[in-house]
Order: sequence, then C-alpha cells, then structure tokens
Amino acid sequence: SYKFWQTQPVPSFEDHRGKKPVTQGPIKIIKPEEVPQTPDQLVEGFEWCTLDLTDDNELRELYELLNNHYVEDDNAMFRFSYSQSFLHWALMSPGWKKEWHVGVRATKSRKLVASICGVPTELRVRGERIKVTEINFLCIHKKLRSKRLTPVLIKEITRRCYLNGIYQAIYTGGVILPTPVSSCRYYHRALDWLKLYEVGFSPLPHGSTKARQITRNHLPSTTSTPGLRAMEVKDIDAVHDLLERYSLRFDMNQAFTREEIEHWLVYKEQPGKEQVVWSYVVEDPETHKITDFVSFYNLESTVIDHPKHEAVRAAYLYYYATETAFTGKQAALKERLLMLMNDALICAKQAKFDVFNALTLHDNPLFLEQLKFGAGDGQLHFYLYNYRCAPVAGGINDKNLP
Ligand code: YNC
Ligand code: MG
Repeated sequence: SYKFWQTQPVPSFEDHRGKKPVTQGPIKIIKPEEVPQTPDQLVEGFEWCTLDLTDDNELRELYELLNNHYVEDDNAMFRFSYSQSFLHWALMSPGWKKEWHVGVRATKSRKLVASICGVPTELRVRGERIKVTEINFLCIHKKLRSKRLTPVLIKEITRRCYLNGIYQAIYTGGVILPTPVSSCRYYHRALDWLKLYEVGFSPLPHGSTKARQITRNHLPSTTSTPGLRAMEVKDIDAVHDLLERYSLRFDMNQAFTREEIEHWLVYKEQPGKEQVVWSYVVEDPETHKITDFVSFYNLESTVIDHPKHEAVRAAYLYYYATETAFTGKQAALKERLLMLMNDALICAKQAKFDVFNALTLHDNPLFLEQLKFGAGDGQLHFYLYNYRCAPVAGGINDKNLP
C-alpha cells in the first residue's frame, strides 16, 4: 500500500511513531539543474494545460469540474460547491503563479477533466521559516478515477514548484496518508437547525423534538461585544500585528504579509461577485485600539438529489485573535472567546448561513462545546511535503476543506 507515497519525500508512519527525536528540516535537497524541464507524458488522449483563471471562461471550467467532481461526504449526500468568487480569492492570492494552476484536458473535446492547484505562502514551524506552496483542488473527473492519475498530477505540480525554487508544500485532506503533521476534527453549529435536519445533516437526537432543537439553537438577534464592527482597510495594520502575536503562540503558523492580510480578510464589494469572507474587529470604545478580530468564509455544499433544498450555506471559522490571549489567564481568554464566537455565530446567522463550522485547532476547544457545536465525523489531516518535523498539536488554519 501507498505505492506512490512511499516513493515521496514525506515521513513514514514509523518515523513519527519512533522513539528517536525528529531532526526538523528538508527531507531531500533538490538540485535545480536536475529538475526536468518538461512534464511527463500523459496517457493517450489527454494533455496538460495551465489554467488562466483571470479568464472568466477558464475560471468557470474549473468551477464546473469541482462542482461536479470534488469532495463529497462518505454517504454522497453533500458535495463542496466552491463559488467562482471563492476560487478567484483562494487561487489568486499575493504572489500567485499561473503555472501552479494545473489542468488536464481531453485532447479531442478540450474538456477539463482534472486539476491540481497551488499558491505560495510562508510558514513558521517551531521558529523555522519555510517558503511553501499550499496545494489544493486536486480533482479528477469521476470517469477517470482509480487510474493512477493522481501521482502524475502531484509529480507535475511538484516539478513546477521546484522550477520556481519552492521545495516544500503544505496540504490537507480527509484521507490518511504518510504522515500527518497534525490532525483536527470538524465541529458544526446549527444556525438553521430545521433545514439541516431536512437535508439529513443534523439528526434528531433520541428523545428530543424538532421544536426543542430549534429552541436550543436559537441565537440573540444582536451581538454583545462592545465595539464589534465590520473590518475595514484602515484596520489592516492593527489586525496584522494582533494576528502575528497571537499566531506565534502556536507551533505551526502562517507568516502573513500586510498584503496577504488585506487579500484574505478584507471584503471589497464588487459588482457580480459574491462575498467570500466576513471579518469583524472589536474596537475598544475608549482607547479605539483593536483588541480582537474574528473572520469566517462562505463555502456552500450542494445537497445531492434533494427535492426541497439545493444547497447548504456553511460559514467556516477562519482567522481570529484576541488580546486576552496575552493576559496569561485561561479563564479570561475562554470568557472572551465565548462572547466573540457567539457574536460570530449571530453575524453568520444574519448573513443567512445555515451552519457554522470550526476545527479543533488553536483555542477552539475552549468554546466549541459550550456554544453548542457538535462533533462531526469529518477529520482534517495536515501534511508537509519534503519537510520533517515532530507532530504539531492543533493544526494551522486553512481553506483546504475535504
Ligand atoms: C489525496 N487527497 O493514496 P498510493 S485534497 C494525496 N491527496 O497513492 P488514483 C491522494 N494523495 O496510496 P483516484 C489523495 N487521494 O498508492 C488519493 N491519493 O501511494 C493517492 N476525489 O491515485 C492514493 N480531492 O488517481 C494513491 O486515485 C493514489 O482516481 C491513487 O483520485 C484521487 O486537494 C482523487 O477528494 C482524490 O478527485 C484525485 O478521488 C479523486 O481515486 C477525487 O488512482 C474527489 O493517490 C476530490 C478530492 C482531494 C482534495 C487536496 C490536496 C491534495 C494534496 C496532494 C499532494 C500534494 C503534495 C505536494 C506537491 C507540491 C510539492 C512541492 C514543492
Ligand atoms: Mg486516476
């Protein structure tokens, strides 16, 4: 098993289970002159392409491939439905490269049948900074499955990263591969319980009633944190500084530039583009300092073959930070997060989301249960390519969402 992965520069399961301390760093040193200048040949009838996502037609092609063939739950009831606005946001972040938007087309019909994409970013892992590609949207048309195309796609994007002088990558997945650096579980908080029940997402707990479930998940109509408001361009520096300090409390985190903060967190209304990210800051009413911020993004799921509902609108908790993390008092941090996250739930409810999802990373375990999030069956594993390090508790944030 793992015929492909055992040939790759990733730690083996044994490496992580071993008693020897892990020496952190690259697994394989890549010599630029040994990187092939041309891709491997694909099987007869298929050819490589580089997607131009600034072209709305090509963006739509990727959107359609993913909408029909991307990640589903184990029971094939829901499939991720990334909007074109989302793909634009996720794949054209600061420093993005067209060469890292890789596709496979059927030679005759020109149809896009597979994809694998990456964007550049910088990680900090226990004090070491590493330039990585964040790999996402690996997808193969359902009719081309189990033909070992995946290793070919991975080798091709690896080649294109190496050619650009990037020798490490980060990626996430619901499947177990050698070897997770961190693993999280998904939690879900119902905002529209009845709809989630009707689509088969939320069960009716034994001995409860629909009415009781609706009451249990009811939220106040207004937020309660004094000074909470939508994040604006003028908040970028304050949020950047706060997130930077907050992130350094964790073993693995992203080293954001100011430009990245703007790209990932500030929503700018554009005609014909749906909103992808919602960000809020808390401005202290007296000092006018930004003391907290919280954000979530929109990722719908198609409800497969349902007579009444087409899609579930899910908000995913994204980055957040709070000054209370630096008081050294766990109780103060917990209390603040309970209020901040309850407000995030209220904001998401107002924005017509059906469910609010969060992973068991960062400080999330402090508030999940109390705010009525329930454990889902989905896991998310984090992986590093060509980089060895000891397992990290509590992942990093990510938009890769199998
Ligand atoms: C997966 N998700 O184990 P072995 S996540 C990586 N990530 O290899 P075939 C995967 N590898 O075991 P199929 C994988 N899923 O023999 C399977 N594999 O060593 C491995 N689903 O290939 C698998 N998207 O082509 C096996 O499998 C080999 O036809 C089998 O295709 C798989 O984006 C897949 O879930 C997932 O579209 C493409 O099922 C297909 O079954 C599909 O015969 C729905 O493949 C969508 C879906 C995955 C979402 C994601 C992150 C991907 C990360 C890839 C690794 C990147 C490495 C870093 C590269 C850059 C390096 C630098 C610098
Ligand atoms: Mg295949």
